[in-house]
Amino acid sequence: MAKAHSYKFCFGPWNLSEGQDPYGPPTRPAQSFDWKLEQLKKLGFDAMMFHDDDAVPDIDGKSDTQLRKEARELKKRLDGAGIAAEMVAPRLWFSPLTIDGAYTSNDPKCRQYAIERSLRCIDIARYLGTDLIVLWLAREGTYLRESKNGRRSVELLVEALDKMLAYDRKIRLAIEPKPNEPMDHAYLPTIGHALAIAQLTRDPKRVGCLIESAHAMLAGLDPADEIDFAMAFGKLWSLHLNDQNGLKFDQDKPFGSANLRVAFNQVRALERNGYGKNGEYVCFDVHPFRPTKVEHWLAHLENSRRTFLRLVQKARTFNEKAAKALIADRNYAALDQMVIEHLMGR
Ligand code: XLS
Ligand code: MG
Repeated sequence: MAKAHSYKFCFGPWNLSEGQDPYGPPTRPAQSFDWKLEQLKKLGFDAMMFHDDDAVPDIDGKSDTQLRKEARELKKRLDGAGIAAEMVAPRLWFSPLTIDGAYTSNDPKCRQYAIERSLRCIDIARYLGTDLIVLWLAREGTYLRESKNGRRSVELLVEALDKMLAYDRKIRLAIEPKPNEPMDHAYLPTIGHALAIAQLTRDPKRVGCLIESAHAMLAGLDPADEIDFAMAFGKLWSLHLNDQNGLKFDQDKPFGSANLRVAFNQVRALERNGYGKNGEYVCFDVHPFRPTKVEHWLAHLENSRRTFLRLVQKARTFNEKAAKALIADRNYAALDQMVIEHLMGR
């Protein structure tokens, strides 16, 4: 195990969501951004992650001057609260111009919009003092296989990444893969895809990834393996821990809620690779359960961090020597039971 170190924590304003789902309206009253920032501070988290329009609402209707003004004001408020901006992500899935995809839309005007919006997102990141851009490529994929040319789509994705890399020589792009939802099939479903496409760009060193536990599970993968894989390349620049019960809609459950052992193995992978040592944050991309009452609105975040920290202790106190002996003896039944007993505690 790597030498013990402490972790820094982060979440986004969307993680204090109001409970709407495709079948029903919000179950909690709308809250302002300031309230959300206040809660983050109250919980003792270190950073906030942003979509471009979390930072500058109605971004498409605003001039560059206005964008600069609002982003700088936000930076002052964050500084005043002692909160860092971890990353900024272009929300490329809301606009009427991204109905048929953003960078891979069949319409050149729409592709142009997606790129311009991404460059403005980079401006915001710069004003907020972060070099990290997260790309969750929500609509880059197909509902219908014959509607797009997959080879051409890869080329369009590389073109878009190249434009962002050229626009600012300091920013780093972290691709957040997800295999499906909203699309039937996404073009970059796994960390392997994200790191492979990085190699086709003008500056592969500045293209890395973000792993979200639930997204890996939706791809039928073990997020712990995705973590080891990304970190073998030195490319895990951010992390969205949460949980997911099987192949359903994206559930964003509290970390460890569905499968404690899978959560334990993610923490073990983070520990053995020294995640966080270069300033990376542990972010919880979790949502309150829809029935959550207003007075319990923060519990999923507090609980996720608590579970994470308990699992760090579990990882650090796991009897590695005994495990090694069982592995050498190929006694996996005993190893299995040892993990279970360790997680259950005395
Ligand atoms: C959605 C994504 C989103 C990203 C940021 O599934 O997880 O929340 O993390 O755009
Ligand atoms: Mg996420």
